[in-house]
Amino acid sequence: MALPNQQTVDYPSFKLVLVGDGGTGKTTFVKRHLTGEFEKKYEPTIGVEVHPLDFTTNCGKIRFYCWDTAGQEKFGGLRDGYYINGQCAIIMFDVTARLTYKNVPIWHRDICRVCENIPIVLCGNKVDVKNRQVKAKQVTYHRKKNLQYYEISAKSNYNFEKPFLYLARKLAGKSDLIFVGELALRPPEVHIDMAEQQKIDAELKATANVPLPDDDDDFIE
Ligand SMILES: Nc1nc2c(ncn2[C@@H]2O[C@H](COP(=O)(O)OP(=O)(O)O)[C@@H](O)[C@H]2O)c(=O)[nH]1
Ligand SMILES: [Mg+2]
Repeated sequence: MALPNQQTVDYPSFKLVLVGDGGTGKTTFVKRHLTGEFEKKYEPTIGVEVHPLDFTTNCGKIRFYCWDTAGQEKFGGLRDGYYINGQCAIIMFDVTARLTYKNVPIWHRDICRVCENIPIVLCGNKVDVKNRQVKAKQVTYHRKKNLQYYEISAKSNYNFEKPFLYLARKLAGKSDLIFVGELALRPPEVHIDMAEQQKIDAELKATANVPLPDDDDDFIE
């Protein structure tokens, strides 16, 4: 959903709600997409900035109206108006700050309260940082709730497209949809150690089949 003062398009477009604790990198992430950044609109009454993020796929163009807060999440939850008519969502946490992962169930609950059964991606951001606090193996929430998980680094553009591709496939109902052409992104500000990240990805794959501990609650004190 676009804002009232925002241009609409004649190809499929979807409202994407971006949530997660303050400081996890949501704004940094959404600003990587250059045309979205150029065409964003601010709505002061809700305190939201909406970035129209376009992607070209083998089935035509798709647009995500990506809703980003003006920082209200630092003072608790977001208003229902932020979630209403949300068609897909990204929950972001920061792999260098454990509390931001512990709060993921709260964000998930808030989305599900307003948006019924929408595709949701969990993103662990800042994987470029050497001394991470949340190890890939410790990330299990998505498996319990049937969400997709990606490790990302907004500052390096690492895996930038992955969450959008997953959501596009779900929304289009086409599991073989792919993105085509070049995407204009802000140049990377940091670089990640690809060899190290490949090890982590392999580890993640391996843990995907390990049974989940049944003792752990959604809400960790
Ligand atoms: N190292 C690193 N820092 C990041 C990354 N993404 C965001 N940050 C930093 O994290 C801080 C909070 O980012 P911001 O986008 O404002 O978070 P928001 O409150 O969730 O919108 C800023 O200082 C960013 O520069 C990342 O991928 N890697
Ligand atoms: Mg922000």
